[in-house]
Amino acid sequence: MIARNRLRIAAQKSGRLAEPARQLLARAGLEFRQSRDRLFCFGETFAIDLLLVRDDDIPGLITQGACDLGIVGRNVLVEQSLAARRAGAPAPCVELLPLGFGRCRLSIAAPQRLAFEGPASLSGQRIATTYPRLLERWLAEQQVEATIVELSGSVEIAPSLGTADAICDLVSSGATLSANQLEELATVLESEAVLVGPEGALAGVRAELLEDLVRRIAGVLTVRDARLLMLRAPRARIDEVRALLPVSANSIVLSVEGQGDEVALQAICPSDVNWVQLEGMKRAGAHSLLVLPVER
Ligand code: PRT
Ligand code: ZN
Repeated sequence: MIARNRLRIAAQKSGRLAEPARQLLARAGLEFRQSRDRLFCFGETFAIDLLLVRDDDIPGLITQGACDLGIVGRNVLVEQSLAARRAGAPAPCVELLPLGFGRCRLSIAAPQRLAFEGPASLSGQRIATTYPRLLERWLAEQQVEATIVELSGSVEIAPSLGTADAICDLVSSGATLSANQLEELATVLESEAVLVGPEGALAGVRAELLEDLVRRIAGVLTVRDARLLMLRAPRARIDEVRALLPVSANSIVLSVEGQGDEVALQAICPSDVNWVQLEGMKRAGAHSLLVLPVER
């Protein structure tokens, strides 16, 4: 059982989400001591312990009360929530915060021979997937009747094996689809890693810990792409330079200071500052430009 004054968060042991999830927790100030079995990691800096598991087990661990929180793909969360609802069971857990990594989409794809003119073209076709509940929901929304062929993996080869006419699978770069001569036709779900937690509120110290963690993670996400821009420019041209700050409406100018004809500007830019923008500022008279990452 979880100690009454601690929280336990589940994350993927190995796989696509494992490293970015560990990095995110580290940047939020959580450090762990790993046990010998390397599955349970004691939280040393914060009363939050980490359990490393297969991603598919994460929602279930939360339902069973073995963990309070998890980091998992939205695709896994929604699929398992739909399956639970269908079985008359309560939803395993809910999405608390999107985390901005592990982005992909669950898409319908098919060989070019399937002339596609919209979802109705899938009517009567066999669609292979490891996400039967998500596919079922999408087909119902589209009012299309098709046969769902449930597989446990290697979905992309089903059309060439003749076991399905189309597939419904995760796509990120699209290279796997191309390699199997499949064309992406429609998006069923946009996904990314999400922080999941219990539907109801936690109590006491654990509620405070959760609130703290969510605040820290949100803070990390806010500054992840932010840059501190520092430059010097002639006072007479500083407005011209300011107008060239990236997405200027969202940039925060921290200070414009200086004596005489020369001023120094410091600004937080919410997204990376590129070479073209820097060169523009140089042409407007800026010099001594520095772009630094923002830690927290
Ligand atoms: O062992 P465990 O069960 O924990 O891991 P797993 O094998 O089930 O999961 P893993 O590590 O492959 O993926 C974990 C999560 O990463 C998924 O649930 C998604 O939320 C997310 N994710 C992001 C992806 C992809 N991108 C992705 N591209 N999951 C799978 N893929 C597959 C895709 O289907 C294709 O087969 O990767 C292949 C390459 O994709 P392309 O489009 O770049 O060619
Ligand atoms: Zn998995």
